[in-house]
Amino acid sequence: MKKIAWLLAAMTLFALSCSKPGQNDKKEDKKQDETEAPITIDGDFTDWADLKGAVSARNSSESLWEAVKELRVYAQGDYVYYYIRFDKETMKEFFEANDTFPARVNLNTDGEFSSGYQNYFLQGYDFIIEMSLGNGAGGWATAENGTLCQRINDGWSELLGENSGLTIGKGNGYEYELMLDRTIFNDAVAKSAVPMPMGNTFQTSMRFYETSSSGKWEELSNMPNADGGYGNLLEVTFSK
Ligand SMILES: [Ca+2]
Ligand SMILES: [Ca+2]
Repeated sequence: MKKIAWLLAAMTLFALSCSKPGQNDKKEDKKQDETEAPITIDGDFTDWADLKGAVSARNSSESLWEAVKELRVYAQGDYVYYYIRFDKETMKEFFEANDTFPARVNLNTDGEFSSGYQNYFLQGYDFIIEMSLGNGAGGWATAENGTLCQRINDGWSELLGENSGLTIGKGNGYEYELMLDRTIFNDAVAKSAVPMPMGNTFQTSMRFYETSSSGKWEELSNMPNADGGYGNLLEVTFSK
């Protein structure tokens, strides 16, 4: 054992002495970046399997919907991450139909539930981010077309248009991961007539749709849900 330890120590010294100036700094930076970003939006979901502290909801056994099996949410640093696991058969049909497959992320940021939009979940929420998860050509979209609207005076006011950098996503098979940039969100919200920035705790949910041949949106699922109806918003707190 001692011999191995010495050998390892010698190899480390050798590696350090061979490094060019600045090379170690770069390695350190990379390591730090990996620590700071627990999830990479790359269509590989093994990072979710290793993640601790995400809040999640599974499709209720008596749910009105079948298309989404599971939703997980995790927030850290400047980002909120969503993981969605769909029903395999449903996704196959969507891609065969070249569906654009719209979705909405709902957010409540002021800790208060009796105002905002009251429909579809058991609590009211202040914001929706609307995006397409399907690219309309049989594949996943990147969700870069996410728009941000706030419920003000019983109407939806648009705070951000498409391609603002607010959302980015990647799908693979029947799974999807999505990232929301809190800095971009809060910068837009600061300019709102009723600013409600996202602090360390917020509530969220998602709605999913299919597009009919006439282009009409039809409800596909709501997560979280409860037996026979809508569920409570998920409460998420940013990890340090
Ligand atoms: Ca990933
Ligand atoms: Ca609210």
